[in-house]
Amino acid sequence: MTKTRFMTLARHIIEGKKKHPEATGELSKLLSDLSLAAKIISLEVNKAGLSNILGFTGSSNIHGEQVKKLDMFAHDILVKAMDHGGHFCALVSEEKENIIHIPAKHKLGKYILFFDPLDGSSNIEVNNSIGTIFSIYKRLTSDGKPGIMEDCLQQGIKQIAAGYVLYGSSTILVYTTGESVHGFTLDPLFGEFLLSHDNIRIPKKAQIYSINEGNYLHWEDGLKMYINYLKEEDKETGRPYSLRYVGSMVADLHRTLLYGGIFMYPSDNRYPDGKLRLMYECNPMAMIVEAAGGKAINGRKRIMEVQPEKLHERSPLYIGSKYDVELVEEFMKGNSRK
Ligand code: AHM
Ligand code: MG
Repeated sequence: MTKTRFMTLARHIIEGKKKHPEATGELSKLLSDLSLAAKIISLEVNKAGLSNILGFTGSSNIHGEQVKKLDMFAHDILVKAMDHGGHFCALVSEEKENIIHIPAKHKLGKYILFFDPLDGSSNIEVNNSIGTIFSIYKRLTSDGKPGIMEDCLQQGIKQIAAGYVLYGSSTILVYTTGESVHGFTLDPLFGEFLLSHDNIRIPKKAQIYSINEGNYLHWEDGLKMYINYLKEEDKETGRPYSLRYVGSMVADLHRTLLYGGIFMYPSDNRYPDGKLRLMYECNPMAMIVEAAGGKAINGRKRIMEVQPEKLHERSPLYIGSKYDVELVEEFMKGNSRK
């Protein structure tokens, strides 16, 4: 039995604090609150396939109560778990257009939380993996008042922590505070997240690309040339690459983090800003991948240096192994390899 099996998420966070005695421990507490929400969402996601058998059909359940869509359920759980700990002055969710303010009866804190409660939710019906993504910033305005737009619209480089929870064949929580990336697998019997992936490093290069290639016709020429290049035969550079695309970003990114390669959601001539959201999809994933030694750009610049202008702003995303992201960047600049 390996030593790491006994490292729970809570203990890992406490050990991390020992290395940084200047830390207040607040981040540790809020990550613990987040992991509780993740456990509840994980249970509900696992029950999703039973909803018809148990009579949870349409919009009401056997008790005649309104059944919430799973993504709204995940949103509510996250708000409930995070709004009363005294850590946050504002929450922002994919499910709500405006900033979610902390109820007046609760203490205000110095952090801002962005989250996508259940990304890839169109995959629920077919039992594919889905995930929760989160990103944490420190407020810019002074303490004691509700967080405002200025606190929320910060560049990704200002994130102090980010992570995701993947509800797959097992549930795994991956997080970083910027120095290193760690993964914890949920033991369903004990209800504990146990360290399973210590200090994850993304391979420098790999032969996997991940993109919705059905949109090929709408891409810019540099990207078309890059994808064509990946499909050519060349032993020295490991081509052709394999294509893997789940269509659920957390699943595609988790594979990319562990196996390497590149995940892309580009802009095209119909959607100039792509599809993914900067603040709770691109930035947190960029922080994780960079902390693991990879790279994340919007096609022209580093994702985490983009100055956001809106809470739900979209951004193209090219993310993964350093070599592979730098190569697509070259092609997009018009420098193809022949
Ligand atoms: P969602 O937030 O509505 O779930 O959309 C985001 C998802 C990502 O998980 C995934 O990478 C992308 O949409 C897939 O989009 P497409 O079906 O256009 O390939
Ligand atoms: Mg999403």
